[in-house]
Amino acid sequence: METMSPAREAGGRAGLNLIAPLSILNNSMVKLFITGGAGFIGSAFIRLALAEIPGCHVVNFDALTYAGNLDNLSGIDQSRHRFVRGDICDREAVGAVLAEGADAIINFAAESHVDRSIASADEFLRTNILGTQVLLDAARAAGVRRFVQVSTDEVMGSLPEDDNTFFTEASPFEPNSPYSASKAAAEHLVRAAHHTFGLDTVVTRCGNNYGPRQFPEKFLPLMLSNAMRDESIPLYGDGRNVRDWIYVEDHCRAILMVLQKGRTGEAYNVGARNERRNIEVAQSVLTALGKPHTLIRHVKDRPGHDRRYAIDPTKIETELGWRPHETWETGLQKTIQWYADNDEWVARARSGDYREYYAKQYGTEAGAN
Ligand code: NAD
Ligand code: TDX
Repeated sequence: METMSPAREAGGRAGLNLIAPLSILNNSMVKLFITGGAGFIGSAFIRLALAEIPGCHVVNFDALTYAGNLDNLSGIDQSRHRFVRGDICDREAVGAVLAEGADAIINFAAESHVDRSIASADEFLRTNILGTQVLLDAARAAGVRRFVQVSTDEVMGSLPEDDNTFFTEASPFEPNSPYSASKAAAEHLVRAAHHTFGLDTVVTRCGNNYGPRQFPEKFLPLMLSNAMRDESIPLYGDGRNVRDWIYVEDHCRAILMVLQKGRTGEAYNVGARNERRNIEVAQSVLTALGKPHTLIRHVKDRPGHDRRYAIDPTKIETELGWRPHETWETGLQKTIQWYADNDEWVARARSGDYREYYAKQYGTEAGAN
């Protein structure tokens, strides 16, 4: 006799659909509730979903923190996109919008910058942990078919330098920063909602994204926007830390596939097999821009700085047939072109609070060398 997993039993008891009729998520009438859709990756995902699923409708629920920007959604088909300004920690607001119906929730909303989490963790715990729980509860109450949690490779900590180990889905959780600890906690809550209540959940764990519309606090757009203005590039420590880079649209394509075809309760690592040392990334950006490598300025290291991230994406490749479309060279070229063409966007992002953040973080004004 087949034994039932607790989730299956719980799902059965609650009358939930554990084997979700996922074909509905490929359907032209699908309605997606997307949180954090005014940010870097969420806005790229909305563009992709609207393009790939004709007739798909999106509710974009975003608090518009410093990282959220409605300009990131310019040019999309607004008749299939509804923006709602709201906080994912606000049960009432989330519940009211979900009561109008949604087939799936894709949770991008988060405080996402490691350095800010080191300066102060409060907002990370609130949004990333409590906010995720609010969404899970609301998903159950509203009968949402599938919950996608956009997580990160950082929950698995740091790998030894120069060795042949990779993060797999079986790697233990060893988060090292308040940011990654909050994302790990969120994943545990997603797992608990699946196991205890039979909610249909899937998780993606991706590495360092790059591409258009990334807020210039992150390493790659910070380098681009500084170097384009002949300002120095702050490189933490010895600059030999390794990150595994992926073009944002390739990450979004993976999320879409996991939404439509991922196995319930599973996590999928997403990576483009593109490990690079920070110093090499800085040098290739400067070379591509025709700027001198002397713009690199070694600064004090990030406390607890993870040494190496490297993702084994075999599971998503073999189970779902996902492959990145961009190489590092084509992705970087597209990114550089976008920042060159959108200087007004960059200038706006670098104004206001950013100047204060930059001065605190780097001990110098943005714009000063
Ligand atoms: P981002 O900082 O650019 O955008 C985050 C968005 O969430 C913003 O639009 C912000 O306004 C919104 N938000 C923040 N707090 C909110 C709240 N309480 N309620 C509603 N909205 C809120 O982040 P990103 O780089 O686009 O990352 C998106 C997701 O992907 C995050 O969950 C992040 O942990 C994950 N992730 C990012 C990367 C990366 O390299 N950037 C890699 C792997 C995973
Ligand atoms: O000024 C800098 N100088 C520098 O050397 C900054 C901002 C970063 N760095 C280094 C630190 C990292 O080794 O560059 C590397 C990349 O830094 P970030 O862009 O801050 O990214 P990281 O800390 O690796 O985390 C990112 O990837 C995983 C995202 O910000 C997370 O949201 C995601 O989950």
